[in-house]
Amino acid sequence: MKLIYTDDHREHAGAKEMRYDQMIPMSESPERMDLVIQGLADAGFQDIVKPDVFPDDHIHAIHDPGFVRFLEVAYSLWKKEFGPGGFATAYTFGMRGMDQVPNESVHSMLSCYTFDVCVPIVAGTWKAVRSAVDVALTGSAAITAGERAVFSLCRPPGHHASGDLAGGYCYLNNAAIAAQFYLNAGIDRIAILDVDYHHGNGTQRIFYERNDVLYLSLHARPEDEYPFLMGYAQETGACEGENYNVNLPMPLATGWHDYREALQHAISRLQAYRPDVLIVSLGVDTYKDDPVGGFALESEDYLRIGELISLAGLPTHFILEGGYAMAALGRNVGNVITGFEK
Ligand code: SP5
Ligand code: ZN
Repeated sequence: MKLIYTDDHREHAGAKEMRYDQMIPMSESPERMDLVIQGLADAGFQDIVKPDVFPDDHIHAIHDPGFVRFLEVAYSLWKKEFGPGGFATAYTFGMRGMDQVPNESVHSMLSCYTFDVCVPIVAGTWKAVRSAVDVALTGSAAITAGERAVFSLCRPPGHHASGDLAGGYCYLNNAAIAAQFYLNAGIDRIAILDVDYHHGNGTQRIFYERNDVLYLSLHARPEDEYPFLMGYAQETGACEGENYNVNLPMPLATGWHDYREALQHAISRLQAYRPDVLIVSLGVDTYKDDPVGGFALESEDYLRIGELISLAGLPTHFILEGGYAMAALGRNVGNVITGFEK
């Protein structure tokens, strides 16, 4: 399987994140990517292809232009006030009864265009975010040209980002941008299977009222876990999108037995829909030792995840999302691809 990758993510680094009452080094680090690439190489996958550069139109098909502009300029505006080093982050958030009109103040933009404290913006953030889109779209172009499966090694991840909101380590929604690329290329039926531990609130919101993209997500219950506000089973889509959103929330400490059942259910929904292309938002933060997650999957279970996904028999575009257990990250991702290719 072709792996799409560039080093352009590397300088999106060095920020801290808030973990309840503490500031800790950001879990979503460049080293993650080194481990993923090593794990894939150990599993025999090392056909690395550099991304092509795609025009901004693909981004604007999903994201608000003012929001995209904000991501591009936020750090330089922040630096004028605070000097170099450090990272731009919001202090307040636009909410009920509070104006959400972004102006030229970087603080206003941060308040309007981010929804949590997990999207620090450093000097290298925009380059990484923009390149991750090219990594995703290069994968889409390969699938469109007839490839059976590809893996876009996107960093930062994307599934928490919606049209005009960044959050949860995500800035632009790589999977959603890829999905729209397929639709624009005349491939009419697209499904996104999101197996990251967290609900992909951004992807859900982007396609919630649409019937051209089926979104299926397996994740920790919103009662217990980030993003807390979305991901309930009752969220099934709206308007034309009714029944095109499938949430399968699971309790903390979920292990393989229950996870497999949910995954099989998702795959039967998928097969009933008969998409032309399957996008997999691939997070492995469902692993038992993941510092951000709270499920209990073992490394071997990722072989079965890959295998079950391959049984759908669809052209499959893997896009990397989360996974933070450094000691097992490479192996777990490698196992998904090994299981898929078996
Ligand atoms: C792409 C992705 O995986 N983003 C995840 C962002 C989650 N950030 C908030 C973490 C909330 C703290 N949960 C701690 C659980 C400890 N077991
Ligand atoms: Zn996650």
